[in-house]
Amino acid sequence: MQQAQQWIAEASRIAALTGAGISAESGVPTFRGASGMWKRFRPEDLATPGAFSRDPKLVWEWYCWRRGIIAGSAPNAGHFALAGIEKRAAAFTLITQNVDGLHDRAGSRNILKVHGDIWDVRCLSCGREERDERVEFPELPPRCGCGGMLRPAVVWFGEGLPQDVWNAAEDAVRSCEVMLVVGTSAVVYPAAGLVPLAKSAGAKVIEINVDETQFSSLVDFSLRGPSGELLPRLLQPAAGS
Ligand code: BJW
Ligand code: ZN
Repeated sequence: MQQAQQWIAEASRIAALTGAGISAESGVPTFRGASGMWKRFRPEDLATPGAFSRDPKLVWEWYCWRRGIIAGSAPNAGHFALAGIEKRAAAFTLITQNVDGLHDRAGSRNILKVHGDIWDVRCLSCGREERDERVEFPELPPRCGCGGMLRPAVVWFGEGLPQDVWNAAEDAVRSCEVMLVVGTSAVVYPAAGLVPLAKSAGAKVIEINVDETQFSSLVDFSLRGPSGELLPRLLQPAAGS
């Protein structure tokens, strides 16, 4: 832990990649693992453009259920620790695969949401995108003012990531000296590819996860345990700073 703390203290450019595990201690379900959502639901029924065109009501019911859980949750110590290091580091970029908005609520500002935001909706007819924080809608699927069908503005399997956000994420990873990889199974691409990219660009990579991942043996330091406990310890301000 001390070695990792020293890398962080000496780095002027830090990046972090977070996944569903960082929100697990806030009560937001993860996708994979023993209690993950993909044990109960099939991704091809809920998280693909094909699923939405076949049954938009079913997909929206799943998103409304998740919106309800997220609305009733709060950021945990892991989210707050990352918001804290952003204030102290010379340059800090937070890349998240999460759509739950808990990093924003913890106070992080420089956030790249590579899979979108569950609170944003996009019209399939006019393309308008807006924030909509309702948990219940008078009808499902909800409609835009133009009459078109609204969809969650998130990235489903088979869809490209927002190009400008993705470019900024790759830039941050290529130029960082330390990268934190927190609470992600690192199986979904292209986001997972940011971990080997950081390594090949020369960054020290620190993984924080309750379990091993395919990158555990590649990274420079693996912290095994809940991020809500480990991140505050890893990122605690050095004495006198
Ligand atoms: C804790 C903890 C605690 C628990 N503390 N840790 C290359 C190879 C193979 C396949 C592909 C490839 N490139 C692309 C693909 C296809 C596909 C893909 O990756 N498939 C793989 C699954 C095989 N990728 C795509 O389709 C992507 N698009 C794409 O590639 O487009 C190409 C294209 C270009 C141009 C035009 C068209 C297309 C898009 C991927 C979108 C993923 N979408 C989802 C849903 C988002 C919206 C929503 O939330 O509703 O994103 S799926 C889901 O997985 C969600 C997550 O962001 C993502 C990653 O999951 P994450 O965050 O890692 O969570 P978990 O649950 O998997 O893991 C939790 C971890 O936390 C575990 O490790 C636990 O141990 C740990 N943990 N508690 C610390 N307290
Ligand atoms: Zn519209």
